[in-house]
Amino acid sequence: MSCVAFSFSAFAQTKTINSGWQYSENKTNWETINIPHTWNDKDAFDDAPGYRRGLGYYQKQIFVASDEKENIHYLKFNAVNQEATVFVNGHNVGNHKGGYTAFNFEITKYLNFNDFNHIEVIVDNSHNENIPPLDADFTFYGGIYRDVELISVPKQHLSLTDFASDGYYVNYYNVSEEQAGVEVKLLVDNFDSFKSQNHLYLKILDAEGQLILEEHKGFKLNAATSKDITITFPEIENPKLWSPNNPYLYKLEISLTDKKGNILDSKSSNLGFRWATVDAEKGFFLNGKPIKLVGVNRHQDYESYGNAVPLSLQKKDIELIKEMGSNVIRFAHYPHARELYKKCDELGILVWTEIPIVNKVTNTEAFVNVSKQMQKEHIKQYYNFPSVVMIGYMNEIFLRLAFDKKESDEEKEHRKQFTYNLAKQLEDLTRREAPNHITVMALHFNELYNETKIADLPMLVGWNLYFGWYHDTIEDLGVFLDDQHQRYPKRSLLISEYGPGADVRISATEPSRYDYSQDYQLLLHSGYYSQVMERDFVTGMTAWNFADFGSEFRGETIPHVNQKGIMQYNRAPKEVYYWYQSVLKTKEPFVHIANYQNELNLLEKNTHEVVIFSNQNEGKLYVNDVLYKDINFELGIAKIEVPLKQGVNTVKVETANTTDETDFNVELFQNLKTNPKSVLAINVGTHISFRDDILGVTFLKDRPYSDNLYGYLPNSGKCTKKLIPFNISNTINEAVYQTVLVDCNAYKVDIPNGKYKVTLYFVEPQLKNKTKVLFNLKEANDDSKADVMHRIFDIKLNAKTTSSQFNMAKMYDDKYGIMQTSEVNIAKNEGLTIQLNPIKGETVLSGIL
Ligand code: GCB
Repeated sequence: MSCVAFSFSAFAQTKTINSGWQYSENKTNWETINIPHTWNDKDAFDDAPGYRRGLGYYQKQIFVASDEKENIHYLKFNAVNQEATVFVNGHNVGNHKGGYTAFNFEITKYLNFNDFNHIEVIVDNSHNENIPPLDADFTFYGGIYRDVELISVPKQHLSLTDFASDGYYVNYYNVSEEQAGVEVKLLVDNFDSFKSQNHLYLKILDAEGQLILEEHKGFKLNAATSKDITITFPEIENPKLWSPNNPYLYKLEISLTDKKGNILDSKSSNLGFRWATVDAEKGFFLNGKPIKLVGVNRHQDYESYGNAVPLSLQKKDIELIKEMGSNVIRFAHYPHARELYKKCDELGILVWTEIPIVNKVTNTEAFVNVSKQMQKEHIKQYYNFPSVVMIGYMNEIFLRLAFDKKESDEEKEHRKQFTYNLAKQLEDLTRREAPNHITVMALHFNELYNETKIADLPMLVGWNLYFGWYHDTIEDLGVFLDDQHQRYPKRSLLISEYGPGADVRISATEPSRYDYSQDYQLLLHSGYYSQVMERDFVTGMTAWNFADFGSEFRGETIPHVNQKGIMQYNRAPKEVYYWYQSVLKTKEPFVHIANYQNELNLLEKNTHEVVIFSNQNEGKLYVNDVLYKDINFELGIAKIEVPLKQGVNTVKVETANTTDETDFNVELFQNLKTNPKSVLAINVGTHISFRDDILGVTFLKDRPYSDNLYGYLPNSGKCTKKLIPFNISNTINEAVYQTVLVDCNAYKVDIPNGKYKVTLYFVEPQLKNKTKVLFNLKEANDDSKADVMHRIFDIKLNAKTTSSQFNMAKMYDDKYGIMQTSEVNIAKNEGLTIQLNPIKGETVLSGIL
């Protein structure tokens, strides 16, 4: 091999130009901002419905030195949501559609050297029927939210014009435990007006930096042309394979030189030797061995940043996902920052990546073209990451078709056919552009995918399944899986989404569907896990979602947020995160006491079910320093009913070489007369308890009245519990307001004599403008359940009327959280009785403080 002394005279250079942009929404008032930036980080979370979807203007001056004259210059945008038009010194240099892939424009001829240059970007995130996603359960934050770069390269360089890729593609051949071949296809551009002579030097290094192989090729390039050059390395003997357990990476280094050996351009990339296959009977195989995929989906946004999230925080997500024990990530529903895929290479996480064609397509050629362009950019920009094994292009593409009632049968047939044809084109494109990858598509629970045969297109189908949440029970999952497998025995499948909403402020002693308790979240995740583990044919499961994320139209217990995260929106873990660790991380002994609420309120009894997670089989449980019980873990969980006393209790678990300890601060609610509380809060109309951190009090679960405690009088009306799934203005305690006791006219609280401030919480359940809660599909389409009239009632505390003719629809804004506070003197040991006397319609009550 020849030895070449390299020198760097005119060398390719990339400068990030993120700082000090001017931003305006009207071209009049400008503010200075840095990239990443979005204009929807606040308005997508405020009380007003909707968020600004429209134009945003960005501008910046950049100085380009005179010695840059000989170079070629590109402006690269790593992602702008969702359409960008770029101007340099007033010249329109190009337009790009699609908010999640990178693009660049060559700007050399528009630049002034030794001078300032004015860059302007017009960004548009309005609804555009020709740009996917058209509609989805996440917020489409507008802005320049990934890095902007100025790339300056000598006249000969690795091409930047192949869909903004790096200009080279790594392919593997004959990969096995014995050998592994690497072949690199490079695209080289010559911008000179004469023939050039160049050399490519490629090296493969091992993880320790030792040179393993080296190749060189000299070639000529005609004036103003591009060339494909393929360099094939001989096979490496006994390669170290890449896998989640041992993510061994080699490195590829590429240098392009001129004929004198001056380096013009250089690139490097991870190499990982692995091969992935699916088998409809036996599941997923990596490097010839079965591996059950268990991991998460991820959205890219983050509390208070929108989608403009610093990369350092985003990379932490990947670490947290690895720490959880995941071996797979589905980057949903669009390509995420490339740096994260690199992190997956390094940490050992298999990747499913996809473009955002979600819920429906538009039947136009323009939509098809943008979709194809997007998939090409996606594949070419993400091609070289060894972690990427699955590539997708559609999510629940018949969702709207299944639920929208507006279209005629004929229109529906046409849409099905059009969608199928687009899927087929994208499937073919993906197989062609990304051979050696597994093509995937995610479906929702509906026969349409089977009927249309769209589910037969990809190599692996992902089912997004919400048994036990939107419909049916947790156990129905297995029935569905077996049925699909029996009907389509040749199809490989994965559960690409599952999970209930959960709020760390909510807990339930009898958890149930749709209660947002962490207790139910654990039941569902563990229930799915055991059903998947029992079935070899299921390749695996990716939970929805790694973290809570912004979805502006949602109205759950946290407004504008989809709460199905295993982490909270700020990445503080929910308890189920630890459960995953207990089943997925087997190397080090692990134990964790679930702390659903460390302010514990025990009603009627003085015991509490403590939940403990561990990857061990057994352990010892101590309560207040005394050994209470030897315990066993099943599926990583032990649930033990433990006696606790009023005040602070210490619970400790020991297993193998590890322990965990937690303090529970206990309030016993056994007799309110003899053991009164300074504050008592009741979450009327629900079995869940809700912690209000601002008031510092827990709203206790509702119950029928019994002596010495509190509750509704069951004979005072129908007393039905109702959930009203919308955002309540004027509060952050949606979980108190949304759960309502309807048509119950008397409530009793056995508090001792004294003077009290009593606050009642109300909301009018009938919406003035009924907005559809799209993802709660069953309920959204069931208009028959909507109240047909408003209500008027009188309110009495003991015998005293505190409100006459109470009429929320008349007196308050829509969905307004109402608090009514009055003073009451309780004497003669009569306790407090709240009476709601209906004048018109049914009475409602949400909470009592
Ligand atoms: C789905 C969608 C996802 C939603 C999720 C949910 O099936 O693919 O985008 O966020 O359900 O939470 O309803």
